[in-house]
Amino acid sequence: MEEKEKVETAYDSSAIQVLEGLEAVRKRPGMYIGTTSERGLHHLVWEIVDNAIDEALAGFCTHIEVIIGKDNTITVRDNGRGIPVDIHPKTGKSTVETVYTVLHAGGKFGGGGYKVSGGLHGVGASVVNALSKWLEVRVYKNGNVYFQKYVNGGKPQDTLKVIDQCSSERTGTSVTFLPDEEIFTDTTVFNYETLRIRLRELAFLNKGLRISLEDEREADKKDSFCYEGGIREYVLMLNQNKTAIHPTIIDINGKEKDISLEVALQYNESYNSSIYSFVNNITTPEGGTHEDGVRRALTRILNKYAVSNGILKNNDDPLTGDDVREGLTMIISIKHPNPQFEEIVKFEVFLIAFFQSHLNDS
Ligand code: TSJ
Repeated sequence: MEEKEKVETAYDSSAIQVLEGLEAVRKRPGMYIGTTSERGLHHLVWEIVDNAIDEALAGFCTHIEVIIGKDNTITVRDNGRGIPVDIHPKTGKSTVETVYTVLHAGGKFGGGGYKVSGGLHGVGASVVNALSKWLEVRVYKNGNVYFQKYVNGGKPQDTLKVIDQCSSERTGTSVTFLPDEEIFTDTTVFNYETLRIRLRELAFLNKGLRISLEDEREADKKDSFCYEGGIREYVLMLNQNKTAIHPTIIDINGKEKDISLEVALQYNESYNSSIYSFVNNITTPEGGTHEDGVRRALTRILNKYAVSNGILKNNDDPLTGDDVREGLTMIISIKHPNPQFEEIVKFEVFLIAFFQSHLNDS
């Protein structure tokens, strides 16, 4: 009897801890998703999609589908390996439940800096769960369909259960959630266009990955994006209504250790520049050192080329950074497993050398 009481107390306290964790998100949602406006509402989708993208980056997922339901629910499905269903050693619960109910430390809007990659631990899923009226997860794995539902800000209705069988070849994860209107007081209505633009961008940034969007609120409203050419096709699209001054898009990419760099660029006849840079698929609007690095490298290389080909004479002023930017459409995409600020600064040195050697070759 005493033994049983002890066990129950231990279970209760751990359960309370978990609830407190998600309660913290509901108390201060801004710390976790920045804002509870329409933008914050859409942020929920990106938190979930990020997890599926990580599975694609790991090489196990080729298709991600996003569906806006009639009732303004969101479903995100992938054909990856499926979130592990075994018992997580730290929590004593299934990994699925752990991903959805244990708050991972460090609100990314509180601490500043970059998001630490979701990687294996589904960062963000628990935040979405906390801010949802209900959330259902289905995992297709081992010929089974596993299911769990959470209600009222992330409270599990039951443990993870097998509810059906499926083909043993089928694997993947499917998540459906209804944002809580008590949290998202401005609006709980998803905007198709907002989702379409960002999902298309994610498809450009992750070449070969198919990303589909469907709106069940309107008949035949759907899009599907897959770009074998990646960011090269992004530049092509950005320049489609402009006159390019060279026919082929310059495309540079490479990998060193775990860091990959892709740059695609093309000049057009306009005076404007469109330069977009991304670290781990996240846009870095102020550019950051990686963008400066690429621009500096490009300036050096074009000056070197101009001098050695007699375009610039010894007495001419060298091209400035602004000269080089004129008419430039460029996408920079870096994928870095641990994108700390210092790492990026060190990375700039490598980046300039890398960019320079590739431009020298071409
Ligand atoms: F996190 C989440 F719940 F938000 C979420 C996760 C949502 C969606 C739509 C997909 C996913 C997700 C997670 N897709 N794929 C995965 N994969 C894993 O979690 C996974 C599977 C297998 C293994 C393994 O080592 O065998 C490891 C991981 C991390």
